Amino acid sequence: MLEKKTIEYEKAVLIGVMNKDQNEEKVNEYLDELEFLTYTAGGEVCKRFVQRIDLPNPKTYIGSGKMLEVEAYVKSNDIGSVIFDDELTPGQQRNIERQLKCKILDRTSLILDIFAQRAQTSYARTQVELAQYEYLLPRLTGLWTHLERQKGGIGMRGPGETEIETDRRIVRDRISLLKKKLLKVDKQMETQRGNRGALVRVALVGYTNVGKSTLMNVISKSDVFAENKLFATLDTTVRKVVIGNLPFLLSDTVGFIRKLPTQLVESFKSTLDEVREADLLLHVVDISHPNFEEHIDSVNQILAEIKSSDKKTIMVFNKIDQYEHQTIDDDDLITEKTNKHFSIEEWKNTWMRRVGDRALFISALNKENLEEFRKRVYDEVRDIHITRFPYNNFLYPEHLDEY
Ligand SMILES: Nc1nc2c(ncn2[C@@H]2O[C@H](COP(=O)(O)OP(=O)(O)OP(=O)(O)O)[C@@H](O)[C@H]2O)c(=O)[nH]1
Ligand SMILES: [Mg+2]
Repeated sequence: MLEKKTIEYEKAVLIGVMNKDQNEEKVNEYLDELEFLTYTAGGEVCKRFVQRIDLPNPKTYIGSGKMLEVEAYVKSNDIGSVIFDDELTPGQQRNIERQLKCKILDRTSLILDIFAQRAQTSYARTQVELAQYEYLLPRLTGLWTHLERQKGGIGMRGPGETEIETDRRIVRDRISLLKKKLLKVDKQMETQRGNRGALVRVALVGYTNVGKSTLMNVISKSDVFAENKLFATLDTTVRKVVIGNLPFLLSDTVGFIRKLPTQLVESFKSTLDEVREADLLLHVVDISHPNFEEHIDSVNQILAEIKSSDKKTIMVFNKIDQYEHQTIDDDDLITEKTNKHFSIEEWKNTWMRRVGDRALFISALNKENLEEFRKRVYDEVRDIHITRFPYNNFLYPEHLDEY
């Protein structure tokens, strides 16, 4: 008989700080995201601790009084991991671990752990492993050493079934080996991309969980894994799509996130090459997310890091089916009107106006407004095609409806 597997969630506690850049509302939004990340990694959040502090304590990140509170809670509730919403220094991580005697993770190691779980192909696994070891190397002394017996779970997973190595010398060797391996694959991928011929290349980019893969599936009738968890996609999928009779290549790739670990951006170089070499970007945004504007900034920041800011871009505001705004009475003088009260029509008159006809509002799930989406993509791809191949553009009429 088949054994029924139930998922066991590891108990976790989250820690965030309020400072001059982060008010209470912001911290809670960030912790919501951290909770979603924790859940994606297989953790269940039992409690959040927030401290108001201007500068992080150099020894323990939060103050000693708060630490005692956390310690008491961890002890009496059988907590497996304490997760900080920021990157801890190796020293802080060590001190906190010594006091709390459980696994201490930060935002970076949590994201790395999710990537390790999600990596499917050997190529993705190599990239993740390299990023993990780069993160670990400066932290190896004393890391979780007295926790040997409890090893495993969040933060301890290497790609595949293996556990991460913690011997410094072995780790160094492993890093140089992985780098060599990646260099070889990078070359192969480059050749592959070169062989794809003269098709215009379009890349879906955006924050994680905004619906890139769903949109890819809808327009290319392919079957890319989409799920309501973070980082469902790690490998890049490329499909040939034909709109009208105009063929182009569409790629779906790893989602971005606020403070994406630099180690990941570096080791995912080849995966991100697909974006770097694209002729047109479709920047997908989840407009139903309260933080979507900040998500756009994070994505733009990463695009700048990979030198892809100046590309032709269409902003695709997705999930309009799920967009809710709070209406307020016009004569309600107490409530100040904020972005939360904008309707989609009002949004169109904000900074989005500057994006002009390069902004689209769709629902990939309900297939709303996909015709307009197709038309807009057709126009852009056709323009690029004509500039590149001025001799055979008679094939493609100026408007999609002319077929
Ligand atoms: N309500 C609604 N949900 C959507 C829409 N498009 C996608 N989703 C859901 O959003 C979740 C994430 O979708 P994905 O397509 O996996 O998102 P992604 O951007 O590829 O995510 P990563 O690969 O993790 O970066 C899934 O649960 C989808 O069903 C939409 O238009 N409306
Ligand atoms: Mg995806």
